[in-house]
Amino acid sequence: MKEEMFNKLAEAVASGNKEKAAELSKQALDEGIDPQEALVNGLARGMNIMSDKYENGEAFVPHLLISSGAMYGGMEILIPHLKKEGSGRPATGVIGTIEGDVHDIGKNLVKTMLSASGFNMIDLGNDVPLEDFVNAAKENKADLISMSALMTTTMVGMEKVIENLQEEGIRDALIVMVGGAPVSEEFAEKIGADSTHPDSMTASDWATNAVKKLSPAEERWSDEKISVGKVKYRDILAKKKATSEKTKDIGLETAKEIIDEFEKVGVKSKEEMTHIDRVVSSLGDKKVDRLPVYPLACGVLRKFVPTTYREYTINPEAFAQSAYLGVKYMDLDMFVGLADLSITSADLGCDVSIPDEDTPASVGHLDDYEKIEIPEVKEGTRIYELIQASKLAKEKLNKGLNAPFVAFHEGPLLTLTQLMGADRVLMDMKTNPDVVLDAVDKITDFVCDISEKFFEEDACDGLCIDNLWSNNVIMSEDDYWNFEGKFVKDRHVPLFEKYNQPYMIHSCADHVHFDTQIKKFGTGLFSYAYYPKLRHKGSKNYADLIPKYGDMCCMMGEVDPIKFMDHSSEGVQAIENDTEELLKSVLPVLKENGLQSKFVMSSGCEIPPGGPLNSVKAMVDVVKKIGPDLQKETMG
Ligand code: B12
Repeated sequence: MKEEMFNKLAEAVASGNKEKAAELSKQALDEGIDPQEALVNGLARGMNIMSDKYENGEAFVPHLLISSGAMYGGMEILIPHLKKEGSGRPATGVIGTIEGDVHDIGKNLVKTMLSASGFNMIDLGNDVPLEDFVNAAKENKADLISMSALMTTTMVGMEKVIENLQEEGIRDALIVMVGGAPVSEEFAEKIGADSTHPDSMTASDWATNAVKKLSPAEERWSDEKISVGKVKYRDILAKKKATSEKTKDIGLETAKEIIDEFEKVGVKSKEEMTHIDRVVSSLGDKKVDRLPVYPLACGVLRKFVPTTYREYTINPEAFAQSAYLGVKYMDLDMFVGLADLSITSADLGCDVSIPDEDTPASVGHLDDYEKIEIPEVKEGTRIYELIQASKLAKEKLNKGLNAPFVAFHEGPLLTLTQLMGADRVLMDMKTNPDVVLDAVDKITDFVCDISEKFFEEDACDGLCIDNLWSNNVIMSEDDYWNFEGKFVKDRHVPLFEKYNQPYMIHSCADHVHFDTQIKKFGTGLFSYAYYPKLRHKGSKNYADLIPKYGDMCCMMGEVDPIKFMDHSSEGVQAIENDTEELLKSVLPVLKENGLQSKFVMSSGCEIPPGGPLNSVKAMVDVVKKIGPDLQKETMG
């Protein structure tokens, strides 16, 4: 009987049926089943089944979100009836995504799995100020802090939280777990975290065992222990502070050095081709003196002006000047005008927070799809400002440096998720598909109007679209096709054809749906990231992609964007080595496939706006130095 009920509960969660999960939970209580058992063997097992399926590529994020809703539906019924055990309370965890970082899909999954394991989770949300982690931990005498970071720039915040815990003497009162795609075991160890895990299920299994080994909360959180904790970490913290004061600025200082060097030497190498000829030739697979190089340095180039990120993204002059000076001093072959990913959603009614020194984020999502109103692309809209800024940048780059300007804006589904919240849209795709389809339909009109305006106003040499969600980390190829792909193919791509422009895509995700993105759209330039660790899941590199798509599409990648953040001499050396290795391996593969130049040496994703400049420069310098000889040797 009990087993049958557990199976039914698990099934209700796995199939995402919230009403059923709640109804069965009530029934389980009526039948006298222990609520703890119903939670662990029923609801949580259903969530584990889905989590396993996700890891094996049989389920996607929308399914997980719906199952998690069903699980919480059942938990609401069971939790008030849980017997108080041991210390008299369930283990308490504080969870959030670190300050400056809005990525919260993974964090939400970790929260779900920890809740399924019986944790009482205090969710601080995303972009969480560092002190909030410490305050919430203190207020709740927490057993665990779980921090997520999806960007190399925000990862450092986790170390600061741990330092704050040490300073307050409470580091040893709880367990600290850190995670998110860029977080490695070495990093976790280095910053003094207790562990990290690649997925939410192993994370919650580990945490469940780890809290069992903790001494009672009253002991860990006693004044005495806190005083001992303060003394214990005092020396360690003082030493750390002394070394960090010696590290020089990773942007402004180097920008100044690069400018000084340029002014002294002038243009260092007189190359055979101009930037624009090299890029256009590569897109068309013509003979080139060397492959073009453009580590995706966008907002980070503002450090040459210097100006804030805020100015870069809202002030056309600052944007154009950043592009111009960046391309000039770094000798880049092009510039991609990525300002921020919330421009289109801002024009549709979403609020945006624009920090001075970091990437803007959309906040205050709309509560109702019906409130989406499509504006005209005209003065007063943020996108119109970007078009004007792009126009200015294009003129400067073309005239002053013979370099091409590629404009950039968000695709329909990215615009919608920024506007309504990613979790919400991904869930509604399953529970309310018609409403989502209507919204995508409307937004496609807006996206087409924007692209048309870029072309009409001659504001770019090429236009790159961010079709972010086309990947197996988030959704199946079929769902992508239904909820964005077919709109792009039928309405957006023809517009590029009308203006005789190649369709260009940037996707920094792993496990990309390459067939849809390249073959179905007839894409001319595809900028992608490669994750060697995720090769078994579908991350692809030049050796996979050139033979398959090289004849139709110019690929652009794939030196690891994460590595660019290390601006130490070893870090710079690693970028030089990786660049050299990539260039030496790409050229023979191009040749074997009857091609001579259809590849752009790049970083696979944007160098974050707070990133360093010396690693970017290192990549460009290597391509300039060894590119021409290698090109001749290989292609003749
Ligand atoms: C979706 C996405 C977005 C969405 C986020 C929507 C949302 N609400 O979350 C949007 C469009 C908003 C976005 C914005 C940006 N993004 Co983004 N984004 C992604 C993308 C494609 C997928 C992330 C994701 O959701 N993965 C799926 C989830 C399930 O996986 P996960 O988060 O890794 O979580 C799993 C594990 O890591 C683990 N885990 C997670 N947390 C924790 C915690 C603990 C304690 C443990 C143990 C485990 C754990 O368990 C989870 C489930 O199994 C990644 C690419 C990538 N490969 O990661 C880029 C990526 C994170 N983004 C990137 C960038 C650059 C940006 C922007 C700066 C772009 C821009 N110029 O505006 C902005 C940043 C805005 C900001 N201030 O934060 C870069 C960061 C690069 C870098 N050098 O650091 C990435 C890595 C792309 C890349 N290849 O370079 N992005």
